[in-house]
Amino acid sequence: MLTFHDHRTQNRRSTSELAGGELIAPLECPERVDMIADRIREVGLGDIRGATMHGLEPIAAVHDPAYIDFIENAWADWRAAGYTGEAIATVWPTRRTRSDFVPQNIDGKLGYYALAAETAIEAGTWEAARASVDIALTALDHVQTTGEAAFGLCRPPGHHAAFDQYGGYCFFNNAAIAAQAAREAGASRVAILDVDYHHGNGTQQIFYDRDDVLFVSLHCDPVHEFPHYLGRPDERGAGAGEGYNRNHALPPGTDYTTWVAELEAAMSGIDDYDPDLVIVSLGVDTFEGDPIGSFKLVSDDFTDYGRRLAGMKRPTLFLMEGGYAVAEIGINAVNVLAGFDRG
Ligand code: SP5
Ligand code: ZN
Repeated sequence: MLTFHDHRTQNRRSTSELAGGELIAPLECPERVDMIADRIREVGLGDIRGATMHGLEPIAAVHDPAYIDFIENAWADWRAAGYTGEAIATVWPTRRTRSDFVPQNIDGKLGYYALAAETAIEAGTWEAARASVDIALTALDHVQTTGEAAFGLCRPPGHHAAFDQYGGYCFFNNAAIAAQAAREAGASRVAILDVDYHHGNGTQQIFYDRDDVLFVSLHCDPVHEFPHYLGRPDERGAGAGEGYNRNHALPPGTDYTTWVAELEAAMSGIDDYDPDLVIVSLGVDTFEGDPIGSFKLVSDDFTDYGRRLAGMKRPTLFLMEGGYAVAEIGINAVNVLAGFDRG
């Protein structure tokens, strides 16, 4: 399988993540992609190719143009306000306050556009988030021109990013942008299968009222876990999208036997939908050693489910999402892809 990547993703070098009341070194770090790229070369998965620029239009097909402008200018606005640390939201428009206008002040803007405070914006964020989208769209181009599967080694991840909100380490929703681009290029139906440990709240929100993009997610029950406010099984879509959003919420500590039974159910739903393209939001934070996940998958389990994904026999685009056990992230992510290739 071919991998697509762009070194501009490494321009995001945030030094602060708000966790447990402290600023820690961010879990979503540049070394994550180094480890995955090293493993790809070590096992000979296939070539790693560069990304081509796809411009802002495909991003604006999914995100609010004013939000895109905000991400572009947030760092400069923050610096212009005289701040020396990284840009972190501290105040929000919440219940019973107005949320119908965007403040001009940068602190007000950050809270307006942030859905979580753990994620800081810094000098390289805009460029890296753009590169991550270009990677996803270049990998999509390959799937569409050859019919072969491809891997977009995206960073920062995307599935928490909503129409006009960032957070959960995500800025632009790479999977949603790719799904929309595939639709515009002629695919009738696209399925997004999100196997990250966390619910893909952003992807769900973007397609919630649509039946042309099916969103299916396996994740830790948000009653116990980030993103906390979305991802329960009774969220099934709205209007024309009713029935086209499927949340498989699993308890903390879920092991592979339970997880893979749920994956089989999810895949059977995708088969019934008969999509022209499957986009896999590939988070490997389901690994037993993940510092913020509680699931119990071991490295061989990733190979096993990669093989099962190949059984869907659909054009498949893998896009990297989460996974924070840096020492094993390459093994686990590449096991899925190699399992798929062998499947
Ligand atoms: C893409 C992705 O995987 N984003 C995840 C963002 C999660 N951010 C909040 C993390 C909160 C961790 N709390 C776990 C406590 C462990 N003791
Ligand atoms: Zn995750």
